[in-house]
Amino acid sequence: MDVACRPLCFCPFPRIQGMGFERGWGDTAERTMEMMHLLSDILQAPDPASLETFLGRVPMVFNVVILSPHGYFGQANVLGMPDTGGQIVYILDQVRALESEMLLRIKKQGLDFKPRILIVTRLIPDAKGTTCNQHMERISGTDYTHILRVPFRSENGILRKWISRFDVWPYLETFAEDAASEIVAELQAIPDFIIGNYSDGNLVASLLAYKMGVTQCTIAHALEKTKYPNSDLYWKKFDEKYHFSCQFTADLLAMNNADFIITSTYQEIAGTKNTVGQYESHTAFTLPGLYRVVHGIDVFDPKFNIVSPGADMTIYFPYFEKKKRLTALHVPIEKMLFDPEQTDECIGTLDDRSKPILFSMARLDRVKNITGLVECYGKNTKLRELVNLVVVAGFIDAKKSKDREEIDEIVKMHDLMSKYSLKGQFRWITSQTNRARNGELYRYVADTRGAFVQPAFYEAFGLTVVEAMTCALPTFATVHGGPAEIIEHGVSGFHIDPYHPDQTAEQMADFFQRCKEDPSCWNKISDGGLQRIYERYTWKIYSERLMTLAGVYGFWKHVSKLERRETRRYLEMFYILKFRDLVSAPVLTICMLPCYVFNIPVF
Ligand code: UDP
Ligand code: LCN
Repeated sequence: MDVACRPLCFCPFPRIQGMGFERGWGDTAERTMEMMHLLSDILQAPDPASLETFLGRVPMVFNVVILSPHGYFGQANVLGMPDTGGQIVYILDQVRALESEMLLRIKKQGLDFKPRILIVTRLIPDAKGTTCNQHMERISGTDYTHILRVPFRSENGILRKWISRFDVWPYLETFAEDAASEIVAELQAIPDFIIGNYSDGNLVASLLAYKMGVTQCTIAHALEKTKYPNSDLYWKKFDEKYHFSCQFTADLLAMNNADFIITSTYQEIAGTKNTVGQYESHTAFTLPGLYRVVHGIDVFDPKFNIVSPGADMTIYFPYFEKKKRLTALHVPIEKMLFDPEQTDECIGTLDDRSKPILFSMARLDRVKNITGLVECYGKNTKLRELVNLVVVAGFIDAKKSKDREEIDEIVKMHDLMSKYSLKGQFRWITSQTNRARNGELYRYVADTRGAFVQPAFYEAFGLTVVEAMTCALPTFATVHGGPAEIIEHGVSGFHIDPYHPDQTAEQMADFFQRCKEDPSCWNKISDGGLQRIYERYTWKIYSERLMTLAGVYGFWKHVSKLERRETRRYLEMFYILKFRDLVSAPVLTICMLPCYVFNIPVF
């Protein structure tokens, strides 16, 4: 163990240094003894549990770099902008929890070292009123965590405008090189641990980790392959718009280069009885004319770990914690919900304020199926009698949107409102970026004895589901994807199938009818949801686990360096021969590139 390069201010037992042990064994005699006993146990009879505990406590991680290049990465006014959703929320909450956990561990190790966390993203000169044109930005609520922004550049100079996450591929290698120098300059050292997010961040994390020899973790958030049915077989059809040939190749490279992978649910790795997991779908597949994957990933590889995120509990807390409630926000919330004036911000009206509110909030992407929810509500007379429907989603005025899918959904929403004459029972509010107010909105809905509904055709995880449940708001959520695992049907919420909208509407109507007759039904689900959150979905549990894994896999990387050499060479070859060509070639020439078989060497 070599932490000699780290400064020390407090070491209660300098004598152990004379025995050859470096600093970092504990801040008290008791903890130091405990560590010594653990070491002795491991040397005499190693077992996985004590090794994990020991490696989790050894001081190994002081500087963390988190990659998330695409979208608008900022702390305010960004949610709802293109490509800017749960991933941003996830990372902002993650770093706060991670910094606290790092500080706690460093203290317990008896060291006095300040950790650093850098979120590395793209600098966008035309920042559209966000802070995305600032080079550095401190994360609020932290002392040692910053956003470091590096521009995308090519031979034509710096790219000034936002570009879609599907178009970032040609910029990433140069971005990784530029980011590497900036990171080292900022930290005055190489990082100890690199975390990638989504396909682009994971590719850059792979390049940096490879170059610097640092432990790498990848987080997919959502692998696109399963989101778009048959996107592998018909890749040519999709490539001009989505560049899946680049993205799937980047995903293969990153998932194989990573020392470990974090997923939010089990089904993300290996699927369910009836559905293929996101990672599982990369085991074997063909991009006809381009390459055939015969062994892309082993879903039983011990590098996979389920570490689920939570919701920021200072923002999302139960409706019954009266003293903490932000009652001053009730006036703007009520205006948003009930003001009869029709504006670009809110349309539709709610005539009967005494009815419970059925609430949904999501980006207005097709896959989120908000229009499907509105239609199933519109069709079900019983549900319409029992509850009001409120959705927070996208823009109301199609002219304001630049996103093709969103524009189609906006037009559809307006059509549905008139087709089902929803006046008096439905309110549509544009996307809301104020998280504190959103937290209070979930609770306000809970006050009406309402419910949250997440009707997506597919949801990789679903932070809104966790947010609603943390506010003790009963939740109905899609059975396709993460929510199937977050919720235990009938205990901590309900599963709904967006492909069976009539059944879904019946299910919700039935719940509200039962709650009307027996209010304890509502309380039971509300309590069940909260209980589930406390057991599994908190940032505290997350950060403890992540720090332990960083220690365990850091050690493993060190001891398995030689065995991994073949894999690294294979990935290097695939990157140079395949990925670089894909990134630089237009679609037509891609089809003429030599066909390969991707077959990752196993040990
Ligand atoms: N969100 C928001 N305002 C909106 C829509 C969404 O603040 O108008 C937030 C929401 O509270 C959640 C995140 O954006 O924290 C969406 O994450 P989720 O995992 O549900 O979906 P994603 O957008 O990542 O697909
Ligand atoms: C991306 C998604 O699509 C969501 O399902 C996740 O909750 C979010 O990222 C955070 O991981």
